[in-house]
Amino acid sequence: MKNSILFVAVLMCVFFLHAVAQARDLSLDQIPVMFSFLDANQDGYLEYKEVKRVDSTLTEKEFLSIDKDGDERVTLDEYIAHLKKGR
Ligand SMILES: [Ca+2]
Ligand SMILES: [Ca+2]
Repeated sequence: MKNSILFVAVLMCVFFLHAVAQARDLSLDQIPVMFSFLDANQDGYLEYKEVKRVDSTLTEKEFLSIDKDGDERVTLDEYIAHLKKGR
């Protein structure tokens, strides 16, 4: 029971951070924290299904536009580049 409450709390936190990131208000030192939250299996890469879990509106096309080198996973550098883009 405790675990599921914690999971919901973490998920809400992730959702909030992601919304802030989308609003392009996230400061640079918060991005790695956000990235780490999104990286469910902690392998240092974001896969489409990991981001989709938090942001259900994300399409595969949008995800692949973040993935600059086309390896179908997003590194921290690619993620930062994406967040900085529309500033
Ligand atoms: Ca991952
Ligand atoms: Ca990539």
